[in-house]
Amino acid sequence: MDATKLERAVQALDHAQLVVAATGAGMSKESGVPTFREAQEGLWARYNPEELASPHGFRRDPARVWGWYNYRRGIVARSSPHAGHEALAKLEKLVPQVAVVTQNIDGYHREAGSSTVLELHGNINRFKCFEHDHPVDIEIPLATGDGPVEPPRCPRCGSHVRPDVVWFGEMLPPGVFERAESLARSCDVMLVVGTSGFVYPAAALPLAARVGGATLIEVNTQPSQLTEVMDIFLQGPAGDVLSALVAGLAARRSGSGHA
Ligand code: BJW
Repeated sequence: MDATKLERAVQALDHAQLVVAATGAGMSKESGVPTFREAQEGLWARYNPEELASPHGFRRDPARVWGWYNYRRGIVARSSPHAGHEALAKLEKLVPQVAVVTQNIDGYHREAGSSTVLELHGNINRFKCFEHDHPVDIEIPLATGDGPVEPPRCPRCGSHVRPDVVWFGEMLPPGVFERAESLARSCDVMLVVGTSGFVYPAAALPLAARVGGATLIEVNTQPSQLTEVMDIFLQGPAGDVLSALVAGLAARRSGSGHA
């Protein structure tokens, strides 16, 4: 980790009234949850993401898509938030306002204690029916394997149950993106963590923050589609970098030195 860049990032946080953390799949990587593109490994490698994470893919083969989500839900259940999620929650004690806008569906930010979390792409532990979006609140056992699994049926209308996540070609939950965009426009610092920046409209949030005059800080193990619009690129795993950033800010506030 580059100490000079880290110090610049700590300085930007030190002056911020509102910080928005925009997180993607790389955020949960150190928890043991594969990133979205990596989740197509093994048995799932021969399917493309548009096929598995899309309404037409589900319509064509519900058991295949439900099986893939069951497999991933098992991973999420067996894993837990890491030091990076906790660092973002701690940041709330050091900055007047912090909001997390996440593309992740694992629920780890709330679990780690962040109080304002906008889930752009839904949550893997919530369910609805495919035909009518009826909320489905039934006990759904975790997968034991990672192959196709026939989805349960909606108790109200009998159509297939699906995860309450946002697939390609679907609208984001009403009002959520609008709130995220408004936070992005008015924040002083945006931390862009662990996203490839391929998927819209989430990838447009850093651009909204830039227009609003925010300092953009990216945390990623490698450059992304968004790196060239960043002010500071901190290369490294989210857990290490976010922990160092928040520790650096706390040290600065207590007068005990810099990061
Ligand atoms: C680490 C790390 C470590 C690894 N530490 N970092 C404008 C232009 C072009 C296309 C569109 C557009 N607007 C809309 C579209 C179409 C489409 C789209 O974006 N397509 C693109 C492929 C081009 N968007 C949509 O359809 C969206 N809906 C929409 O716009 O509605 C309006 C509309 C409706 C109808 C017609 C037209 C418009 C919906 C998008 C929903 C995306 N859903 C998914 C699935 C969610 C459920 C699930 O998880 O299964 O969301 S797709 C998938 O991608 C998932 C993720 O949230 C999302 C983003 O992925 P992310 O988080 O960036 O992960 P990765 O794997 O790509 O990258 C990981 C990163 O981490 C890498 O950079 C690593 O280096 C890094 N990393 N280890 C830090 N330890």
